Amino acid sequence: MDKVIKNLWQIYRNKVSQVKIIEEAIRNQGDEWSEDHIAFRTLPGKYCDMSVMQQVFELLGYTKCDEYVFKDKKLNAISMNPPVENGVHSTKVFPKVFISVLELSSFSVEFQNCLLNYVCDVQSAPLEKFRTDFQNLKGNPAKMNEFAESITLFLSSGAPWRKPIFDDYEVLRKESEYAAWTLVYGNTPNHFTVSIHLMKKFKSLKEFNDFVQNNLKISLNSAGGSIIKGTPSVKLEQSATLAEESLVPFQDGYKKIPYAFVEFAFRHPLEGKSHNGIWENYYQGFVTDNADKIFESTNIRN
Ligand code: OOG
Ligand code: NI
Repeated sequence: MDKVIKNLWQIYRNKVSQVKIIEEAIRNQGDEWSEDHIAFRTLPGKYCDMSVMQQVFELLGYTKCDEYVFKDKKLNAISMNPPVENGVHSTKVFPKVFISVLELSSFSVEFQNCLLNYVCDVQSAPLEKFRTDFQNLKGNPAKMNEFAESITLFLSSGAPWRKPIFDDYEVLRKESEYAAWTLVYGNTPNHFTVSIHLMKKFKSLKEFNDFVQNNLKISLNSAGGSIIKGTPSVKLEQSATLAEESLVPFQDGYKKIPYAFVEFAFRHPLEGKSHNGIWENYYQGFVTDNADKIFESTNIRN
């Protein structure tokens, strides 16, 4: 598990230059980059949807926690909690996972046909192989690295369907920025989230956001009219950078498309608990209204 998250982190860090800048700045302030969660997006299809991703994380010891519905964006999502050791999460704990999927039925016929034309390419998922490999590990722990590599490969494999035509990307984007992003990037984390409430230097999310904008000159997502999504009363405040672009090969040439971003989360302690860094003391769920705006970090900007 540790190895899979570390591998994914390295891939993300190498591809998204703002990650290194933020990580280094946090370290220079005497704090540590501590991950709250990572997020994946999926398109509907028996062999590629949210349930496939969920089963991969279940194999790694994660358990499904909550379900979320995004009516306007036509998305469903789940959160998964990391494995616990000896019944409790330590302060240093694996990130939670947020996985979403597009709800196809309420989109236009043109949109649905366009999308189905790609996802139909996926005729199998490697779940059986992963399960067998996992069983075999019990007799051969030396194979652990190999197993972690193949899970990493899957979780960073990108789109499991053929390269899109740019016009198709635009057909999807007219109705859903999420669908267009996922058509292009497929299986790969779209963000890692840093826990700001565990930092010594920054006492509020506002303080951290100001630092990122003023000192690092990195722009933040202002969807919904505010940089900070959420309030102390919902126990979770979040902000996010605007996704960095990546050069994407379409069937008809290369285009720059927003790829991945960094999110910042400030979790508040639960009723009657103190702010002492212990995982169980904080609200560990997600907030639909906040998440709704975080999704927009990868929107095309005009
Ligand atoms: C997920 C957006 C939601 C959160 O922390 O609420 C989210 C995504 O952009 O795929 O990450
Ligand atoms: Ni997030």
